[in-house]
Amino acid sequence: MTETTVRLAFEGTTAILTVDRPRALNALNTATLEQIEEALAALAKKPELRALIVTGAGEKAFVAGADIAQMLTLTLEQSLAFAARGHRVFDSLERLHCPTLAAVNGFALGGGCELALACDLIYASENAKFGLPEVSLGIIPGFGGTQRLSRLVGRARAKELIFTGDMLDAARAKEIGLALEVVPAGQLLAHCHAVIARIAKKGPLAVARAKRVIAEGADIPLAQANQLEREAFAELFPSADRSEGMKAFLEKRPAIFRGA
Ligand code: CO8
Repeated sequence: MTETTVRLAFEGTTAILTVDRPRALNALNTATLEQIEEALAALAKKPELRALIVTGAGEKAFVAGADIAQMLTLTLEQSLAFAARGHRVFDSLERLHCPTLAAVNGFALGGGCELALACDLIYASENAKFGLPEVSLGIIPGFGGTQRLSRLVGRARAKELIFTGDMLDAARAKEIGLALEVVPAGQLLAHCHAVIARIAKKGPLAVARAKRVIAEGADIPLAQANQLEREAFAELFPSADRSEGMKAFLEKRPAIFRGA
């Protein structure tokens, strides 16, 4: 029977996905990737979902990478299939309709760092460690790290991290723009929930549309990206939430958004 290594829990309209494979520091094997994929497919069918937190079980690791023991004997074809699966799962995480937060509670190495990079916002505990150490194993990042890290922190910094395989502590990860904030370990989830509470007061359709436009505009020419922004901006105007948000401002009261 397949071991359960991914837990999905809900707190109101927030989902919490925990990678829970402590004997391998939550490393991602095929079964774990499959379970993340299933969880994301279920979440994608919940339009009422306002946020997802991704984290690792225990105090030591977020996710210490792809499973090195499993990768040891992969052939060229199998390694391509494994990388393709990782890409598919992380792409679907990136495309989830609501904001996603990585609560990095320890080692986020290789595929673990790439998992965090597929989230919208990365928050780190003081003991978190980030890195793409794949070159130490004679490979390169294979779950999107070469591309997403470069886009987030710039190509030169990404090259330095990928060529050296260096590990960064949380403070340094914040300094280079990889982690947004560093908080004491015991407060990491509470910090994520507090950010989500701030977002939840806003219009959910607008937040989701902003997320989509930022993602879709990232890799196309500016003029085209701005066109996407104009269209998305206008599409929100017929919504009840847009009318409520503007009326509430003029009436000097908090808006009551219904996601419609
Ligand atoms: N895979 C499998 N097992 C792991 C992994 C991993 N990534 N990381 C840790 N473990 C296991 C260890 O083997 C050990 O098992 P055991 O107790 O049976 O010996 C257990 O977890 C505890 O680990 P350590 O004893 O090593 O703990 P330490 O505190 O001494 O060290 C470290 C912690 C620094 C995190 C260390 O475990 C480490 O360096 N881990 C590997 C990190 C790494 O290199 N990650 C990148 C992997 S490659 C990758 O992610 C590629 C992604 C794209 C793949 C595309 C495929 C085609």
